[in-house]
Amino acid sequence: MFYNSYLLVILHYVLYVSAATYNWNVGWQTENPDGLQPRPVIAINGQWPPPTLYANVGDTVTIYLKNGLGNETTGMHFHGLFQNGTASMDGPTQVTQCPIGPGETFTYTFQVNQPGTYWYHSHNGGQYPDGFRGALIIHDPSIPYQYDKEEVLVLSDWYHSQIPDLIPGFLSTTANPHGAEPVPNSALLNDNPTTSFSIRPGKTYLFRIINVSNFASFLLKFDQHQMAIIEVDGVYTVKQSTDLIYITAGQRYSVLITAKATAPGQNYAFVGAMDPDMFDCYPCSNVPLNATGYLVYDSSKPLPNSEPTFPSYTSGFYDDFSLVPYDKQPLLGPVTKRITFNVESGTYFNQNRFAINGNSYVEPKVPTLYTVLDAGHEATNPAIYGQYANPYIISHNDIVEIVVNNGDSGGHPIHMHGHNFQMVERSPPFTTPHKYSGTPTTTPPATPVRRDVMKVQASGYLVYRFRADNPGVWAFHCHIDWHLTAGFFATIIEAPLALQAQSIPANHIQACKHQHLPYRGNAAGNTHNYTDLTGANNAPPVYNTGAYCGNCKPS
Ligand SMILES: *[C@@H]1O[C@H](CO)[C@@H](O)[C@H](O)[C@H]1NC(C)=O
Ligand SMILES: *[C@@H]1O[C@H](CO)[C@@H](O)[C@H](O)[C@H]1NC(C)=O
Ligand SMILES: *[C@@H]1O[C@H](CO)[C@@H](O)[C@H](O)[C@H]1NC(C)=O
Ligand SMILES: *[C@@H]1O[C@H](CO)[C@@H](O)[C@H](O)[C@H]1NC(C)=O
Ligand SMILES: *[C@@H]1O[C@H](CO)[C@@H](O)[C@H](O)[C@H]1NC(C)=O
Ligand SMILES: [Cu+2]
Repeated sequence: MFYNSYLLVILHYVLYVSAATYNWNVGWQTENPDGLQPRPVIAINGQWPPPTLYANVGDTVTIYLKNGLGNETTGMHFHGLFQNGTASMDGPTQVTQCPIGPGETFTYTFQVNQPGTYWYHSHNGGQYPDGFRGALIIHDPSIPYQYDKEEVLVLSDWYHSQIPDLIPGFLSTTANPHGAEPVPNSALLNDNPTTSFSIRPGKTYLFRIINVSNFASFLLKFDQHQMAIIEVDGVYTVKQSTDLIYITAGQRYSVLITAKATAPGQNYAFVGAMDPDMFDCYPCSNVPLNATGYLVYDSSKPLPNSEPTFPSYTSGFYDDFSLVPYDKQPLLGPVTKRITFNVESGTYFNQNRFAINGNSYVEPKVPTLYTVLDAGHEATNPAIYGQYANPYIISHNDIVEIVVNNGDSGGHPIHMHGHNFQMVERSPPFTTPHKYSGTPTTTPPATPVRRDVMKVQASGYLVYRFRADNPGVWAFHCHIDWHLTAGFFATIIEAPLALQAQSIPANHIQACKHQHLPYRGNAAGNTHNYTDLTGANNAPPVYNTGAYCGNCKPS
């Protein structure tokens, strides 16, 4: 009797726990995840691979993040979470907070109401590929699909050099080859060269697949096992069966994999293959592009010695544009605000950079969110945020349509914070830049797929919509960290006057104060005259080195 009620109390606690609290200290330690070269990585509480952050829908998550790096600032973003009502917890530095200085402890606290597959990562400079990134899973007691067991599969590219050492070479206009992104040294599965999942006949497995790459897109295929896609980027979908998926940096897929009904007497391989399309060393014969993992039915049997193959990097995978959200949310409209982002690559500030509508992003002196909260009625004037913050203001409950015209010959995983968005149109890749005409070439889907990262094809365009029902300052950027660092970034200032009902926690202000960083006023820190931007940052940091180009082959 006593035993039973005790169990019930425990069960109740497990199912309805309402707070998830973490004390995380980030610090350097040496790891060798691909077995090819040890290097310093950013670990959490001495643990690397970093822990998966689990929560339940409805929980309040609190993270006391201590910067134990000693020699670098940091910051943390929760990719895919809307931070509805908690805009100050979003994490990108100089957008919603100051960088966290060495020795500082910074508190993130917010409620999670979105089920599904997310991830966390540093959003400070180009820091996350040095190891500060991991899975964030939000469990949903009413998930509309049945499964027996959940597995997490984190795909990642991996570099032997640290990002701060590679950035100058990428930005340099004199490096050879010029404009070549450093090519990763290997592909990792759950931060190892290979990984195995133990499989039992007749069971159904939910694989939560997350691409935490800096650069590489992955194709994923399981030998003789179909995947049924049920979620993308936190949005449940109508089940779609496929044997090949394509995942860009930042994207997530949940797939159901049903094991063979009876013991097959063998094991099966799967492959996570990096798409070398944008690798300037292509064919990259020195880069292990493919990581092979295993579905293990019988550990006494050998692992297969070949991996599943696929015929092409450009076709044969499931086109995410065709997915249908489970809730069948209809296409939003009519559009009340359209923003067009014309993206170019070229030489800006004497560096190899990207620009949006002619401006290559430069961090403002004051985090843009702090300027909004300080500016009173002037918050609706984009000029106060500084030209180089690429500020775009949208009004509360606007139906916003964003057009991304990609004037660059590479494809880009486009990401926006604070929302997921409905895909209205996506062009194929072109060899010369094609801009959106303003009217769709095909009828947009009646119930478009929603995601928070969508690839815009080389020289092509992307059109998406969302409702401006989440006041905040939301970063818009390419999720290739090289490109973000090179200025492929804009600031969406959503419902600034409504946003002024929110406030900044004292602990966040401390982080600015302790480093003597301005936290009030316009982009230049001017509190007397908001339209006076004298002293604002008008250029990015200067790098004087830059012959080094990572793993790419000089031409
Ligand atoms: C910070 O320290 C780590 C570990 O010693 C080192 O690998 C890294 O290069 C340093 N970073 C900078 C920016 O100096
Ligand atoms: C992850 O995304 C990057 C960038 O789009 C891509 O190049 C890489 O192949 C992806 N990796 C996987 C395993 O999907
Ligand atoms: C990786 O897999 C693809 C697709 O099967 C194949 O074409 C390619 O040759 C493989 N690459 C390497 C380096 O093994
Ligand atoms: C944010 O919360 C408001 C109020 O509950 C709601 O109307 C709105 O749809 C939410 N927005 C998002 C993006 O979740
Ligand atoms: C504020 O600064 C702007 C730009 O420098 C200037 O044109 C304007 O006169 C100033 N306003 C006041 C009240 O000083
Ligand atoms: Cu990009």
